[in-house]
Amino acid sequence: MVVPFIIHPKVVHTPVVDRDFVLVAQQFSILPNATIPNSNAMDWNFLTLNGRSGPYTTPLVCKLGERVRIRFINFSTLHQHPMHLHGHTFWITGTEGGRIPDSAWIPSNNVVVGVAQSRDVEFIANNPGDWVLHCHMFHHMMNHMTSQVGPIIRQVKNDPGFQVPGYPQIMKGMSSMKMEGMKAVSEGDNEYAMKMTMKDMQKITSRRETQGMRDGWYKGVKGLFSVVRVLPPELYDKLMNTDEPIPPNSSTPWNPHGRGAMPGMRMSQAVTP
Ligand SMILES: [Cu+2]
Repeated sequence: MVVPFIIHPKVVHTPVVDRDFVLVAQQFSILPNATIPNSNAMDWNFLTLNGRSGPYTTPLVCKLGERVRIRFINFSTLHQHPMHLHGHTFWITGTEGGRIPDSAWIPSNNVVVGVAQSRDVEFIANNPGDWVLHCHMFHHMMNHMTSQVGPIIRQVKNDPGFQVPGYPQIMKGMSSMKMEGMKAVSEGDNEYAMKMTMKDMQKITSRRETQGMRDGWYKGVKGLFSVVRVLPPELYDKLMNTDEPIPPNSSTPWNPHGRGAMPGMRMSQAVTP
């Protein structure tokens, strides 16, 4: 387990942020069927943010208009992480050495965080919607060289490629799963097959922070991914301060059910400090 040790300044930095997140990136070598990471390995196949891989990472929920800081800390042993935020432009405002003078802030939407470095970024959450935040190294957008942890994303039925016994080709889509009691079991019937239980599914979708996201959002959030959610105040309050159910597609601009975009939604935005 890793926790950040942050010393706050005696005099608060301005402009003051409304929300302050920390994301610690790590990487592990977890070989097929292993239950513990191989810490001697020089190659890595699992990436985590705050100890979890997407889609198990917890979305960062913000209210529209807030000034948000994210502190990225790279606790990986071997790799840099170019962290990329969709929908917003941020400024790089701090490093592991402290605050950067305002005049030297760099506008960006991607910041490289080297091993043992930290990078603070700040942005104004002025673009409503759910925006992925992820490392842009392609192999870090997935785990163990497959496009998804768990048998969710591949929807190709009867693809002979999946008949190769072993790992990870056996990971079939939900379309090739059958339900056995409370368990969804791959039809591959291979001892290495990934088994997804309803409990796993529930773990992904039942967290309060994920309520109202687009149907199937977890299919595109994997590896070193999280989601920044920028919600209009009413939706934010309903989500974070009540137990009311929030239907899928409540906070996304493009949804398959034609509920229409949230007001003010746009694809990209650059603003000045
Ligand atoms: Cu990375």
